[in-house]
Amino acid sequence: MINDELIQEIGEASLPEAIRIVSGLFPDSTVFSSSLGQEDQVLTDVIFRNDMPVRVFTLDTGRLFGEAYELYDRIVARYKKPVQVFFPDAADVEQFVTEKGMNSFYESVENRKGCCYIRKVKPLNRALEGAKVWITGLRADQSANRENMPLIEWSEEKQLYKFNPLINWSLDDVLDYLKEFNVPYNPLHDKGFISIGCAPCTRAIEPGEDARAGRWWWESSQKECGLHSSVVKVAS
Ligand code: ADX
Ligand code: SF4
Repeated sequence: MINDELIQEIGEASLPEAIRIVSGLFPDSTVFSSSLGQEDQVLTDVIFRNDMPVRVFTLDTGRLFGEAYELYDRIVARYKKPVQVFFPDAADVEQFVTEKGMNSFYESVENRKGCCYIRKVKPLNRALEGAKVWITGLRADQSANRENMPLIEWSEEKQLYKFNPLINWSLDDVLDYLKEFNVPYNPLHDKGFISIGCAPCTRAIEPGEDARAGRWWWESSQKECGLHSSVVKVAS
């Protein structure tokens, strides 16, 4: 059980200590979902270099950038540890694209959410089976939706603790870490891509644009895919 006192202790700890404390409480059931984005590369580095008892996985939607697939291989070569890959259900994708077309997400929010559900949300639920702690790379200043996300929260729906160890990190903190520890990252980050998701749904942003402006840019709001929208209450 993670109580307020422990949450305070975790909040005051360094990043490796914080992950060590939490994964030590649930050594066989702590998982980390990596999108292979820059925040997640910080966490991958901490987890793998310190041999933390954390299962690392990524959701391969089938529509990622080539650079993301190349990075995946670089990560495995560098750390020599497994990053478990979860694919969408083949029958789901076959039916969806046969009925709606390859790029139907541009046509309606409903189609876009349907695609995200099949390619991300359902595989995430499968990846989280048996987990008691789900570590993410969410940061509060990424978007208004994330501003009030806590360090640790209990998900009634998923019946696990969601742990966001970078919640109070700035983008500069992330970049400094990657540089200091020479961590591999997606080269698209150096080309104006701050937040990277699927290739057809992500574009580079201009200076001064919102960090998530390049995600589903043709939609006016709702810059979330559903992975993080159905949470929860603060753990107590
Ligand atoms: S998203 O909801 O818009 O797609 P974002 O790309 O900001 O999320 O990433 C936030 C966190 O969600 C990541 O730090 C990671 O924990 C998780 N995440 C997002 N996409 C993936 C993915 N393809 N595979 C695994 N985890 C992911
Ligand atoms: Fe589909 Fe785009 Fe969502 Fe990826 S981000 S799952 S391609 S709608």
